[in-house]
Amino acid sequence: MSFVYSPSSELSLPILGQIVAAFGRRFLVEFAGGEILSCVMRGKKGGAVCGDQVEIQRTTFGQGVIKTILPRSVLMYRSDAFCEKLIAANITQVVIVVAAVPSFDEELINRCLAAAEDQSIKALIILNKADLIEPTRAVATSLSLYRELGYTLLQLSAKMDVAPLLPYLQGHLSVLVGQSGMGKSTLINALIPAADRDTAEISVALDAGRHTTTHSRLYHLNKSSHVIDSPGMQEFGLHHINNTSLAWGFIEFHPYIGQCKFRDCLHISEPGCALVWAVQERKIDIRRLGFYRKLIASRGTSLR
Ligand SMILES: Nc1nc2c(ncn2[C@@H]2O[C@H](COP(=O)(O)OP(=O)(O)OP(=O)(O)O)[C@@H](O)[C@H]2O)c(=O)[nH]1
Ligand SMILES: [Mg+2]
Ligand SMILES: [Zn+2]
Repeated sequence: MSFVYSPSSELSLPILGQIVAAFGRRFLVEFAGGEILSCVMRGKKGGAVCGDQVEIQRTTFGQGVIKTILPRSVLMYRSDAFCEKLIAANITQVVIVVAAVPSFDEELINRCLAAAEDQSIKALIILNKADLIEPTRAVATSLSLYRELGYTLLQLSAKMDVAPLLPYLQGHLSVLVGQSGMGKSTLINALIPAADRDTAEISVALDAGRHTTTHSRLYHLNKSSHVIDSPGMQEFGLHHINNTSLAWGFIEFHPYIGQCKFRDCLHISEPGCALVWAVQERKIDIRRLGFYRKLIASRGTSLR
């Protein structure tokens, strides 16, 4: 039987670290010097997630217990009526990754943007796989709407050159989100070759009955820039954002909120709606009001 000696100070003093990977109730926690420790969370403290700052205590050599999750500046998560799925904590930027192939769902972009606006964090859209020239050209026109709204829309190829992305990641803790097969992990590998993330053709991944990436992981680009790769998602539930707040998730709606005839206008079919006026005046794209209304309709109008 082997015995590993741990000084008692190591056992009792809590150490501050950051969660760089989460596997259910097991986490990898990184400390200032770069050491990474496998840790567990005991009791019902609620979930921790990549990006969380935590206090841990060592148990035996190479193991730790998470004692405290420090207050978060931001928590990105998705939710439906039954459960919440944490995505990342303390991030400063959401990077939405889409590609022309396989086809993507524009509603998911709108939902991700609304979640980012709700947390008051920056959002950036990457149109990846730009080396597939023809299909990319077709969707780029449609996505130019988001550039007109003021979001950065970067067209690039993770397989050819990710340099155009670097200035946008500088100084941020970013999380890459999007549907499966859009190339999030391929981007991570191009940015940080040592990451060596698994990537796969969408058909291969779906034949295996799962997304290629199953767990989030935080990587360091440099001292002040960090990126989290996250598993692909099909849905981005916004159950946690109430109906009144949802319109604030659509950045160009802001000047018109509060201008409708009815104070509790949900901008569906109420008379005197300022958003309907703004669409008629071509100040708001009808697609965006359509996405907003679809979101409201998907949850019923009883919630306010
Ligand atoms: N042509 C081309 N293919 C790419 C590019 N980026 C990624 N791919 C391919 O797209 C497929 C999916 O890439 P992944 O990086 O695994 O996608 P993902 O978004 O991480 O997928 P999940 O982990 O399932 O969410 C792989 O076959 C990649 O080789 C690109 O810039 N150009
Ligand atoms: Mg992946
Ligand atoms: Zn209205």
